[in-house]
Amino acid sequence: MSTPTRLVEVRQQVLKQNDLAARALRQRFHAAGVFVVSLVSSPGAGKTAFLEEVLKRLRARHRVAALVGDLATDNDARRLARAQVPIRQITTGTVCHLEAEMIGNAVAGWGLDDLDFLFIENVGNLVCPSTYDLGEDLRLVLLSVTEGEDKPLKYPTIFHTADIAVITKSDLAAAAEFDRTAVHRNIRSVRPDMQVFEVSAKTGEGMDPWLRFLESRRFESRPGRGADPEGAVMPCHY
Ligand SMILES: Nc1nc2c(ncn2[C@@H]2O[C@H](COP(=O)(O)OP(=O)(O)OP(=O)(O)O)[C@@H](O)[C@H]2O)c(=O)[nH]1
Ligand SMILES: [Mg+2]
Repeated sequence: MSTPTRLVEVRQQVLKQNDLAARALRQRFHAAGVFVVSLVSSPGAGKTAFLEEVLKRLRARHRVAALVGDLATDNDARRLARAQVPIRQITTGTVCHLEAEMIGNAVAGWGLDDLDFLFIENVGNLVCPSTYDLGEDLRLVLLSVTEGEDKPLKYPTIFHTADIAVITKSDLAAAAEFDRTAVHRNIRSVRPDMQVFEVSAKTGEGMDPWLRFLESRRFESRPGRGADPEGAVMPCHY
């Protein structure tokens, strides 16, 4: 009969350990002046396609790198490598989210001082990543026009812990009969003040306003370190 109590204790310990590791990471990132952005979504919502476009567009004026997590394969790392910036794959095996310690290990040997932006693509999943702090400055939750307008209502925790929502695959909105009003209403019902961007990695629609926002956020959080944007739960297993 003592099992549930014990499970809760272990869960709390795991999260506490992760929080400590994330705090240390965040301090390292801040000291190095690197602005860290993580991406969370359901499988196939378009994280890698969006990130590839972001990396290609940012690399002309910033020093950028990315980590990408998946249970298996280095497919996404190989796709992102087309952006010709440093990329590392984190293969998690059966673990359905990234943890702060994995990030610390993955950046070993990288000169963080030499980076302006570090992106982290989490394992495709709207549940497990919600409660694991990775030391990031900005957490994006991505939601594609093809997966249903009710996702914010079904997965409120990730919408609570993310900073920004990004609606992806806008080029498919008409074909998917995407109800923009409903999705904005659903996001607002969970997070009334959440900022929302809408993009297409395929056509490039919406990328410029998103990148202007991203650069201004980095500039605000790292004053004097970067270019002025005007000038420019328990570990869950499958
Ligand atoms: N039409 C269209 N297709 C897209 C867009 N973005 C991604 N896709 C397609 O959607 C599929 C999944 O995209 P990925 O970028 O692999 O999605 P992901 O979220 O990284 O997937 P996981 O890492 O497996 O969770 C691929 O076939 C992409 O080509 C887009 O903006 N428009
Ligand atoms: Mg991916």
